[in-house]
Amino acid sequence: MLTLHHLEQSRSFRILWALEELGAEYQVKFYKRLPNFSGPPELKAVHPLGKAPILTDGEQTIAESAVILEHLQESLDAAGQFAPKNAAERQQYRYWMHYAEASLMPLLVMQLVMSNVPKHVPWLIKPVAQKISQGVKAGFVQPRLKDHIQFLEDYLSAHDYFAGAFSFADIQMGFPLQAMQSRAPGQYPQIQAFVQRISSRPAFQRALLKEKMLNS
Ligand SMILES: N[C@@H](CCC(=O)N[C@@H](CS)C(=O)NCC(=O)O)C(=O)O
Repeated sequence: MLTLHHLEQSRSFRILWALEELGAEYQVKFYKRLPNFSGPPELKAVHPLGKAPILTDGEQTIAESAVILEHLQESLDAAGQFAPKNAAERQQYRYWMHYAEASLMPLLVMQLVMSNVPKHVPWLIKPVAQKISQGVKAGFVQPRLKDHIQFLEDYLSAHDYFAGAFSFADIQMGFPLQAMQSRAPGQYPQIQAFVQRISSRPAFQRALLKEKMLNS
């Protein structure tokens, strides 16, 4: 039996969505975040790092979104519906699977952390914290993010999906692109169109509904 260890408002939405695309049989164990937005300690009982998503498949415990997506694609998608179809697509598929977490997510996390720093310091040093936060964002995060945005806008202006037809690379990329879109609505037309394309998929909508039910 497949069990998804699913943390609310997290990357594990990717796996919920993939399981729905596959029409897989699975169960979900739902975890709430702590008030400081960390994952709860119970997740560490499943995997030592306690980061979601985690999938258990029989005796196997699998962490990292990309690894879980590849495991699901290889074990459940016999027709190769969600896999790349040729060598060139496979190269793209690999690239975007890694790029999402290795290159793009760290900048988005840093942007979020820096925006939150001033909210979590005593009022006396808030102005200093604000200056540091603005300095890091303006001097480090934004210029790098700008390059990524241009890169993604250019790629998506020529491709509807990241590796040929819709594949699990789009699920991997969907999470950061949704975050970018929601932080700056309407500012990146190609990213916005991609987010609209993926979120109109019936399996995406089923996953959303499932998440809502789990959260209620
Ligand atoms: N690269 C990992 C990142 C996992 C990760 O950082 N997950 C976040 C949720 S989006 C988490 O578990 N955060 C809880 C915490 O850091 O305490 C993946 O793609 O699975």
